[in-house]
Amino acid sequence: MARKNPNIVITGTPGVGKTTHAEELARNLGLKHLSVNQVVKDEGFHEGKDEETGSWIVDEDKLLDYLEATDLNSNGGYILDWHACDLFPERWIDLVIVLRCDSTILYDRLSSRGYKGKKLDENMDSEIMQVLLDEARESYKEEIVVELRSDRAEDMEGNVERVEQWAEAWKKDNAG
Ligand code: DAT
Repeated sequence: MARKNPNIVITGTPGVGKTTHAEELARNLGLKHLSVNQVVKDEGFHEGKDEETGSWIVDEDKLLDYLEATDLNSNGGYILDWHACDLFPERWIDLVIVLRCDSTILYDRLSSRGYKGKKLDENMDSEIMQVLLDEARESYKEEIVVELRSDRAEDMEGNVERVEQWAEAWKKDNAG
């Protein structure tokens, strides 16, 4: 493995704080924040929206081809931010962060984002049933999957510090 920089996945239910964490970490660590949802939208890697849930029906092959063509695997240094994680090949990924949020807080965040009805219910269920944590644990080695709380600003500060320390250690271990 010749990558000079680590690749980090930040995943979790919508509203847990992926974008906020990814932007802060990208700034502090000099990594590239890749919002997978944004790529799907901008590049049209989807077959429209699911009528009931309002989420994109993603063309995963096209998305993977696109990612494969970046320097993600050769050079690294990406923060991949998405509400799913089982798509990325294991060899690309050094750390998988699963953000978790208290359900009362998440309910408020999603409601103020305009989520309601089935879309709101499904996402609440997904967080309560820890769907993304299980998906991460099934898709990657246990030791690279970290579950972090994202209820409050203090949580985020602690999380960012922790990941910064991890990134420093990774660089030392993978130097030369
Ligand atoms: P996601 O990208 O997972 O959908 P987000 O980063 O857009 O989530 O965050 C959703 C909202 O919640 C946004 O208004 C910021 C706020 N938020 C996220 N994490 C937080 C935290 N740890 N403390 C306080 N507010 C937070």
